[in-house]
Amino acid sequence: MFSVRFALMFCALSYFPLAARSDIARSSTQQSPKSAGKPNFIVMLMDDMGWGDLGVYGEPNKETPNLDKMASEGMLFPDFYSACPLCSPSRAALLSGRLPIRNGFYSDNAFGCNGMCIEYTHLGQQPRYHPLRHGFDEWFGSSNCHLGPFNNRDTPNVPVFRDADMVGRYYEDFPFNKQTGEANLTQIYINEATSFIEKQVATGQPFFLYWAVDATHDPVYASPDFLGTSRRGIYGDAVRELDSGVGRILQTLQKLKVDNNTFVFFSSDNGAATYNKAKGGSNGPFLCGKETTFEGGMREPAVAWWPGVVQGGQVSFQLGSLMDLFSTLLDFADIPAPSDRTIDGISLRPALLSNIVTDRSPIFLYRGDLLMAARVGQYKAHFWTWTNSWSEFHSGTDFCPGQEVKGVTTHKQTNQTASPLLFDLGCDPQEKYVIPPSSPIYQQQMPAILKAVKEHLATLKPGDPQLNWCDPAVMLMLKLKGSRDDSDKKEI
Ligand SMILES: [Ca+2]
Repeated sequence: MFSVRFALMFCALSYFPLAARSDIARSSTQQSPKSAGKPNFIVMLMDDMGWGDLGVYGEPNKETPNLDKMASEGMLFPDFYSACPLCSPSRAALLSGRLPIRNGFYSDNAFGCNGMCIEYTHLGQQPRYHPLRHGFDEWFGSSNCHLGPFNNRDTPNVPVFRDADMVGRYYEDFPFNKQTGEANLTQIYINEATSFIEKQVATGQPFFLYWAVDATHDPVYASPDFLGTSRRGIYGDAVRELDSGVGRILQTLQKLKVDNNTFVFFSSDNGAATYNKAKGGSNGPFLCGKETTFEGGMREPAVAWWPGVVQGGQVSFQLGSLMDLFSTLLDFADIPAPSDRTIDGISLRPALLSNIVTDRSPIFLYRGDLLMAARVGQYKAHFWTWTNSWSEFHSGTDFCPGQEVKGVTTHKQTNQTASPLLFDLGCDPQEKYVIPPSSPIYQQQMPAILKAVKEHLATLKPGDPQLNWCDPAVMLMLKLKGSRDDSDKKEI
């Protein structure tokens, strides 16, 4: 039995056991990694970092030298998706290998308040959701984002844990200056990661490190050495510091001579928060951002690194998902995946070891319990379209700044199922040009997409929705941010 030590540096919400049985993993190529012993795994998950935030993806300021080097030494995945355009469901899907609608990390009101509040929900603070009860051996961090300060008894600041013990609270014991954006949290998370790796390598035991850092989530922050160093403002400062952390972690692996035996994967939980405009990240050429099922909301930066095993300088056009990490890591660890449930991810082993593209079922893009869109091959069909409500838009929150596409970036929840909107993401990655239903391409592609969707929905067994309840502290945050108008819900 494969024995591994798991560590979690920082994470938001719900944890799922990673080791169980299934026949999924065995379906991949049987080629083995050319590395000695059981491999180590590191998943680096950013928060609200966009596809376009890395130099290697075209960010014009070129301020991510470590990530760009990681990509040059590894494999880049341009067609990689999150499982949800929001933080918490996306993370639950990564850890479970299952769509949020299956694992229960969703609300059954796609257009209600939960679309906003789930990223701040505190469900993960309940004891049964503690990482140490879900396969992790060590934990440093918090079960929630660094929002706040709340600063009162009813809505206290977010606690920070080391393993089972609370070691302080954000803003109080872990200073955070919201005016300047100064905070040392990323440095703490980097040091925790390198210390864990050094300790684990000394024991000779394989490890899994889940490094889920959040400096690029609003309120964005950076430490003094990085503040004011980016041409992009404080968001860029945060990216530069995280990039530095990636470099330090990879250098630690090299220094300890375990780089050839460690699979590292870098990605983000959802697209950049375009509503923060110049203070937010970049989704590159893609439409809209976080909270939407347009490409900017769910297409993620993704880089794999495993010197001597994954050949450097490659680009894989494998259609990928964060959910694939579940199956991929189990595959490399030689642990069968669960057979008592549907797993939505696939093993990326063929792509990583041989740059083989695996034909897969569609990438399904949900908001809450509503299937908004699906990607099949290089085509994408929208069954519903929505950005945000007119009232929210008119109050200044724009999910698609400067990117209005008439009839596509709608501010009413628009049912397109009678004639789904089809895009060719190969020649139209910006989702600007709807393919006419009368065209041969539409008539050729749409039947296969609809067939796949019908099969998906026919066999789907939604989990019990866990996000229909909002923590009082979350609701306070909504009030502070200016509560979302839900009048448009009547038009669903
Ligand atoms: Ca996020």
